[in-house]
Amino acid sequence: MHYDIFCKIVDNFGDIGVCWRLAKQLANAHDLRIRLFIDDFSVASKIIPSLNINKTTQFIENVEISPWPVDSTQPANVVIETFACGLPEAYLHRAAQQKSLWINLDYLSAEDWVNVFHAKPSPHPTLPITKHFFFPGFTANTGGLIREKNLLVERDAFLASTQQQAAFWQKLGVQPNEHAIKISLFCYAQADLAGLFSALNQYSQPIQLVVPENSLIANFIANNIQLAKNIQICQLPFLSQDDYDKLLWACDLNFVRGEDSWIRAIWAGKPFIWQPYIQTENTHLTKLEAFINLYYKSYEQKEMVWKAHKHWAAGHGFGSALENYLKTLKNTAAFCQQQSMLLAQQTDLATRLVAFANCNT
Ligand code: TRH
Repeated sequence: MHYDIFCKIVDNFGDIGVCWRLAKQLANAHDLRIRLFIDDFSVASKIIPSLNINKTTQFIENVEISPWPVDSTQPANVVIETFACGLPEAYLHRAAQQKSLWINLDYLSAEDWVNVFHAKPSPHPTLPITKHFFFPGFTANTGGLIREKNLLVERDAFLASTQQQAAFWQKLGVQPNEHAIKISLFCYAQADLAGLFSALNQYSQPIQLVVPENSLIANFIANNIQLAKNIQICQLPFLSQDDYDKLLWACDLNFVRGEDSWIRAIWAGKPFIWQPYIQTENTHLTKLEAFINLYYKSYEQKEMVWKAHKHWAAGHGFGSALENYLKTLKNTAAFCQQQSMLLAQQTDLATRLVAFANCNT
């Protein structure tokens, strides 16, 4: 089977982050022939460092990577449009002629409606081709969560090895302080950084705040360095996806955002605070609440976790919410660890996608 994946980089790194992860899994764990079409090589090279932005077609990790196709490209048997990015008109016509299976991989959400809409067909108004909506999700009735086969085994081996961890911190140029709480920070512009710093300054233990490249946070730190009394700030370059995973595993609390870092934080099994991508009419808050209700359903501190997330997403009032959150960090750590194991018992997204494609071709 041949699969084509279309990636349009709208902003930031989530679109290419998800597409690259999926492409590698389909090619290497499912032995499929994968072409990944990317519209912006220059942004993509942040996530795929070996991508040569001066070349067109190239093979990396068994994935054929190309710019978006021009007229003569022959569509694959399975065509994956991601995040409703659309397909080139001529390509879609040919896909219809040769009866390719057309799937739109959508955004992750924990909202109930995902269970109903997942895998539903939507016939094209004029062409003889049907688009199938494939929704990632947290339940058996959805497309599942993207996860590499050995991810949790690798995570646990890393966490069991002081050597691996020491080598990792050394590679990052960070001197780990064994008495400190380690926190990674990846967030959007509306984040209440002043509230964050104020709560961390009052914490009973020293803090190591690890910040992968982010000009916004760097500016805030440069202008507010006097706020960081109890906090040692470690600013890093943008990490590879593998090293970013290790950072999430190695920290005691992770601030994540958008789509892909959120899922990685879930697999890290460590406490995390997720900041959803801002949407009109506050739909991101509905999405946030649905996630908290589902993921923390059986956690007695659910309300406190919700408040921390709500204030972080809203961009104000985060300081006191974080102070409360930190009081039960140990319990939250145990809960998140357990949740990662539970969710990993479910079939991963790539496997569900391949099963869906096989049933429909
Ligand atoms: O970058 P994001 O905000 O991406 C997106 C986009 O905004 C997109 O348009 C929107 O639709 C989507 O969110 C919801 O956040 P995300 O999804 O977490 O993607 C970040 C990617 O970058 C993820 O694959 C992890 C990776 N990453 C690294 O590889 N190294 C790093 O140092 C960091 C901080 C992240």
